[in-house]
Amino acid sequence: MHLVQLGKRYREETRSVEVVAPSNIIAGSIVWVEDPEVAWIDGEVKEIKGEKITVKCTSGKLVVSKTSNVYPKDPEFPPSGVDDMTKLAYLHEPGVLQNLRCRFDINEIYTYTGGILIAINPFQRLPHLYENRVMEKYKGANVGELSPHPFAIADSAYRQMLKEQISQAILVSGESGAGKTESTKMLMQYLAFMGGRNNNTGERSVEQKVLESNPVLEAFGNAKTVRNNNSSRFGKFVEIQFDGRGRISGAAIRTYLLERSRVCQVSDPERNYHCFYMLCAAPPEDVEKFKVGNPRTFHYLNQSNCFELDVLDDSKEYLETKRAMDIVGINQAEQEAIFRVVAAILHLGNVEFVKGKKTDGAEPKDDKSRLHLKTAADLFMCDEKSLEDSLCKRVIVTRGDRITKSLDPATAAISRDALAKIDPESKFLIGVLDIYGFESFKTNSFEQFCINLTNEKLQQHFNQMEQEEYKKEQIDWSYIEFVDNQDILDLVEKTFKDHKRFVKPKLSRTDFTICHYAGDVTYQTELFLEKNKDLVVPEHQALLNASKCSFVSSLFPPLPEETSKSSKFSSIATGFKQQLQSLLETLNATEPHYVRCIKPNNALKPGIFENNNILQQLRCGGVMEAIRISTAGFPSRKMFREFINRFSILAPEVLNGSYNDVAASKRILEKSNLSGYQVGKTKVFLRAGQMAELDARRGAILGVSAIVIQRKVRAYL
Ligand code: AOV
Ligand code: MG
Repeated sequence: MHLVQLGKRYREETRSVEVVAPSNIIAGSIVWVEDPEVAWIDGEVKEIKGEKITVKCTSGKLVVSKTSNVYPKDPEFPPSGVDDMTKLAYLHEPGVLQNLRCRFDINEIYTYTGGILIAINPFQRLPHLYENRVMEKYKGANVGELSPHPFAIADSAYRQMLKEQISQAILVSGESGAGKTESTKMLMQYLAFMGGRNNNTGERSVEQKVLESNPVLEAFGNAKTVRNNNSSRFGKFVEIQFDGRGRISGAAIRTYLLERSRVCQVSDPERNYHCFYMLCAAPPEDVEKFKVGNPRTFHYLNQSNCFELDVLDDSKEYLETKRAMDIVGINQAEQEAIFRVVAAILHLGNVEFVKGKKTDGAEPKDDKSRLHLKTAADLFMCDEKSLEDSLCKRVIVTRGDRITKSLDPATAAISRDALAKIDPESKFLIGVLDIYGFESFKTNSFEQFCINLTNEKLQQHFNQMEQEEYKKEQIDWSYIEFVDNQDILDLVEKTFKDHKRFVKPKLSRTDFTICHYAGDVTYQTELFLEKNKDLVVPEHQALLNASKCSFVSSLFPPLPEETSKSSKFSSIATGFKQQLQSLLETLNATEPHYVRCIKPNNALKPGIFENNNILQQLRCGGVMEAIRISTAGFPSRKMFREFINRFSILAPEVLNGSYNDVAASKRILEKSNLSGYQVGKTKVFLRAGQMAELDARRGAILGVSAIVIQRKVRAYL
């Protein structure tokens, strides 16, 4: 009975979310009121005068607020919160925040919002959450039966794939440092666990390779930034392929747009890619072999004062990375070649140039520079003179050009080689997408532009998928207001000027602002054109193609005839756009699942829950939007059969054979006196709280019958 009441209150509440303060607030009501510091503070209503409410806050403060900014606080809010936001009695921003907070305080970092998993970064290891026996538990359990968890999302994707015979995708989003990569690893761990086969052949299994691809990719594609000590500077889509029986048959990793500029430019207190520091911290024999040493001696590393990280032991990571490379299938010779390229980049960075004495060109500044050049040539296994020529003979020589190019193929090759062969038996796949989150810094350049465009696209995909589901089921969704961001995509992809989302700051000629769904971002365009060039200098390509090391040479295949004469220009943006397009095509062919990661504080420390910061992410990451869609729409959906199995007890006559599935479902709903639900073609769509209401009724009947049975049993004894 209690639950039924909650359900009713809740239903009324959802209609007024974010629009008007509910009319049931009176003097003495316990409410939430806006507060500049903690976002929302609770207190008691003292007085209501027209549009103004006076609230005595629990902090002791008296606040006068507009009625529309005051929300009722649930007096019966369970102390440990609810595991699904849609179970909240009052679904509004302060309620959502309170729920996340009290769960976070007891290390319950996962919470559902309908089908979406919200994950708050604990910034501390919680190993008990991810043990094998936990995976065992989630195997086959229904979502909602156990605590919210990435394993539950992975499990449901896996089951859905087998049952509906379609590919699935799990999209992990959130801002930098929110925990996307860590969540992705857990999803992969679970999928490997479910789809793994026992092999006693001693050969590495596909799932082992898939899991070990992570440390390899992170060594070459992650770096310490101000926002995250282990920030992914590339996006990845991991495809795990399964055969018809749900066993892993292959895997592939697609990577997106590595931040190349970092190789040559690092700002304090960030770091370059981990691999450079690892190599410098390698065992002595390797340090000697690769001619590296103290990272402080390399220009590409000493532009920043950050060399070591508390959380990462570079020498241990070096060995770990090599071990992972072994497992992934990168052989010793290839590993050596890769690290030779890494070392060569460091030495190249130390070559300084001066204007040549004899010619117009440049030449190495001094003997030290010459020595670094020679070392680089040795490591590349290419001719020293040719290397010098290729660097000095062109009129414009920037350090950046060629060097930025060289790491990229190396990482590309690693991810390419990390791909296990695609097995012809593969039927479906589960893809896990881990990209860079929405970024807005003091200065935002081309990288942020691409990153934010990606997020914009994915947000639109999310909106579209929700609408699709309603359309497919022929549900009336016209009253649900989606924030459609197609216009931003049009703005970026087609038009630019005279667009309402495009703002030109008055004081700057080179800046422009885009009003993204997640907030306004002002971009500085100075380096846009430069960064957008995907310049391959043919001389460099030819030089490295001639390397005596077959691995290095294979990284730089000969250029086709027509491009070898002049620098080949292609735009990074165009390539990236195509990649994104193809990603979206893949996603469109899959059933989506969502994990939204939240970063609770910018100190990257455990136990700190910053209200305003978190709210901002909930809004930007589309979580508030998702909650709104869920409640405006139908957060609970059940296939007819499942629905009838669960609730026929509420209308037992539906089992007498004269009802088909639709009629039976309708009958159950009618008898329950619910309103606002919809019956689709294959599923029942329930408004928020209605499932709880039905469950409560069912529970009541079952409870009664249990008592009746107990009495009967007792009577017998
Ligand atoms: P990101 O992928 O979302 O950022 P990460 O997954 O790298 O963020 O998480 C950042 C750091 O938070 C990790 O290195 C861990 O220290 C910690 N962390 C995250 N999730 C957990 C967890 N479930 N348990 C324990 N610690 C965690 V970026 O790649 O920067 O957008 O581009
Ligand atoms: Mg990451």
